[in-house]
Amino acid sequence: HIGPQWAPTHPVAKAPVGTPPPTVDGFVKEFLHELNSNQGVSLSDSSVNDQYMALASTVRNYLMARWLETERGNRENPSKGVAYLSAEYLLGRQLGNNLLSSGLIDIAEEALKQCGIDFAVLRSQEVEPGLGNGGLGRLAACFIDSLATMSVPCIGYGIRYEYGIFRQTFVDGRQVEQPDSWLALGCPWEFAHPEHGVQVNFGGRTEKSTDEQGKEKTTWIPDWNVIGVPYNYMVPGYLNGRVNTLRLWSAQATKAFDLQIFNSGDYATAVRAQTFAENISKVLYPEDSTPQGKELRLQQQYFFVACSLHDYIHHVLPEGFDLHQLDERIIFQLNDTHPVIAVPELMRILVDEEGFGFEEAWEVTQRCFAYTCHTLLPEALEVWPVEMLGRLLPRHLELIYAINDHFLEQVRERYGNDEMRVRRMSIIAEHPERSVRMAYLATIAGSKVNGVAALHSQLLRDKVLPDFSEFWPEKFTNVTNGVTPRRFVRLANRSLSTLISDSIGKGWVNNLERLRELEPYAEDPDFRKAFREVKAGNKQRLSKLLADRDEIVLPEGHMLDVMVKRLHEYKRQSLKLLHLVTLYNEIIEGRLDPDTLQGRTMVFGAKAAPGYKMAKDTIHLINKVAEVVNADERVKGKLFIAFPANYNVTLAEKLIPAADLSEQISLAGMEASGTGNMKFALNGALTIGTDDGANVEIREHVGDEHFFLFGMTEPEVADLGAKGYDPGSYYESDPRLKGAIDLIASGAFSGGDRRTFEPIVSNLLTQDRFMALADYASYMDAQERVEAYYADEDAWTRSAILNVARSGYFSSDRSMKDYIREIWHTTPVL
Ligand code: GPW
Repeated sequence: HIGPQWAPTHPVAKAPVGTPPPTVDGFVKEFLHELNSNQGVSLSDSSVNDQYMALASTVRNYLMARWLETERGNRENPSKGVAYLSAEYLLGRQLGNNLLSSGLIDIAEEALKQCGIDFAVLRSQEVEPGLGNGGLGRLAACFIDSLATMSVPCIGYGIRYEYGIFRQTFVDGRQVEQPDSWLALGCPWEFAHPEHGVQVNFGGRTEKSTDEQGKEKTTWIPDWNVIGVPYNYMVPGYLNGRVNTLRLWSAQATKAFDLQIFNSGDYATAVRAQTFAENISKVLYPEDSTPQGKELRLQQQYFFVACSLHDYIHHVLPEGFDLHQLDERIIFQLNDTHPVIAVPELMRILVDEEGFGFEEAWEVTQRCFAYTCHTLLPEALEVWPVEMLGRLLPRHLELIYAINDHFLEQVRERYGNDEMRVRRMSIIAEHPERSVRMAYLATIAGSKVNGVAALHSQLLRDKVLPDFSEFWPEKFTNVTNGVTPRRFVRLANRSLSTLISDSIGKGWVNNLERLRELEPYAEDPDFRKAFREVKAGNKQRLSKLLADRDEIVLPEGHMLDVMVKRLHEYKRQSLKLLHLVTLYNEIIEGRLDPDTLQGRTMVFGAKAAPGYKMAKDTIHLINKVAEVVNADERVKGKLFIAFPANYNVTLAEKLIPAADLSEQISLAGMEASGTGNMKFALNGALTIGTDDGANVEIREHVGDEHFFLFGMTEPEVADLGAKGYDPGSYYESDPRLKGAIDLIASGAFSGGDRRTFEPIVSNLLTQDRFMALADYASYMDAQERVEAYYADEDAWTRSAILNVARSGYFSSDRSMKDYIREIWHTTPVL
């Protein structure tokens, strides 16, 4: 329960000096002023983009005094804060959120109306900053929203990619990637500070020397460098007058490159060198959960982390601050292993620049970091070849070795010369090549290590880091993920929000456990009717959007069954496809009477990493199945498949509120948490899901009767794997499954060409690493239960309402409260 200390002090903070009064007239005046003086146009000559920019500036100006005030508070009354280090922030559009946080939504809408402008059109003008891949990046965005709302001092540090996650298009059903030029029309939310550029060094060598006192000293002599330019973004709390900062770094060439031009006389080469430097923040790596070990990615990681530590120590901390006490002021939270190079960087600063002894520096460092792990997949655990790391960051490699020696010494002290254990626990892996295991470095350095759902944290201890959890049992903890109710309920589902607020008041928006008060309303027929109307309205708005955006015409009156997430084999979009193809096949073969079915529309949304062949083939197959099924008169009115391209936060905000059924069907033990699952439950969709990630806790909260559970449990998965898994046996013994797979193999979805989907078919029949075939029968069963339950409108609506009422736990405000209590030990500033 989020107690009163986390509640905002007052609904709307007193307007600090210089803030325009929040009246419609005042807003109109300010908006027109921005249009004239910032965009340089009159209202009658202004483009939609001009109007959007002016509206954004108006909101920004309103928040400005609060931002500056928050900054002043941080300096004058410093208390312990959080520096969230994340290579990804999947922010979504800013305008609506910033209006909501400032309490200006209604005023803005009315003001624009007076200017003859449609607010919705301006909102659609914003290109969302897609500076992340999926769940991990979106989680970071939810967390900084919650920290601001709970009045916890936080700086988010990350990278200002010039190109975020690619824009997905389909050509003949195949994914084609387009660059995401999100900055092309200008970004009104950022503040660049080139004058605060930070130099970041790379390459070169180290030199040992002894000073006058006979003390050993190491100097890093790098051979190239770039400048990191900070761009600040406002992170406003919800109606509490606090505005935290997100600081993203952009890489710029240093003057050294100009000098090279001058000296070499080779202009073209020198300009290429400049491009090289600026490449560092050029593009987000689009691999989700499968790092490719590319040198540029390590450069990105060190780049933003070096900028951030420098910024914190030299610009945020007061001058002369004693770094021995650093942990009293800040905790650096490592969002997965991507920023873990910050550990040797802090050691380098303390030892080489501040003159700390190694032990002394290590003590401080261990108190200043905490590490969140977001996966269990072995291929997702980052490792860097020693050769590469040493070439790019020679001093950091030395420090990693020193940390490793120091740690392995402790291991030997505890276990004697158990060399097997020492080898297992070493930060340096020897095979297949010498490399640095970043998760081990993070675990050794972190004051705490957490997983992101109860099951995941348990498996992290038992399967991924068992030696470490034996060594430091108290270091390991769980913090179950959460999502921000501001964006994903209040903004995304305005009509549900109104219905809730009309019933229980507005307090739920920053105290989500209060949704419990809705429970009795599940028994109220009028409320159920109103709830159904909300869903129907959301579906209608979605229909309109998909018609405009994708030329997809949704059938009316269908159950909306939604699976939106990155395309990955472990998430098992292919299992969903097997369900659809089975239904289709059974109908056309005459074994299933379509009249016994209710209409169901299946919506997919998924991007595949550009180099992930199986994922891209699966996208192709989904599109081809959709083409055939949607055109077949025999299933008309019963089955429809929609796969809008370019699933992103903006589309999620439209899709999730319209969904009836949420598909969370990963193989048990594979999805660390999932956060989409939470967003759906909070918006009144029922879940069909495995016993995986946060599904486990969602089911515990909403109750078994309101959740469609299927599939093997994690221990069953482990047993089956140990026994030897044979997917072919499931195919042979289940005629419906065989029928579906044979239909795909026959070329029915590829114009008769049997080769097109052969890789998918043969993978399922011979590998099926994520055991889709083993869970197929159980999944089909569960879908039949869904079908029957949906026919009972009242029962379904009751369950949907109870899903909303009982999902308050999954607010990211609660997650933050857990981090604060278990890991950070920070206090809110009220
Ligand atoms: F592999 N997650 C993600 F752990 O979105 F690094 N990208 C990633 O690269 C990784 C994890 C990584 C996701 C998890 O898959 C998801 O289960 C979880 O809910 C989310 O991170 C936030 O914790």
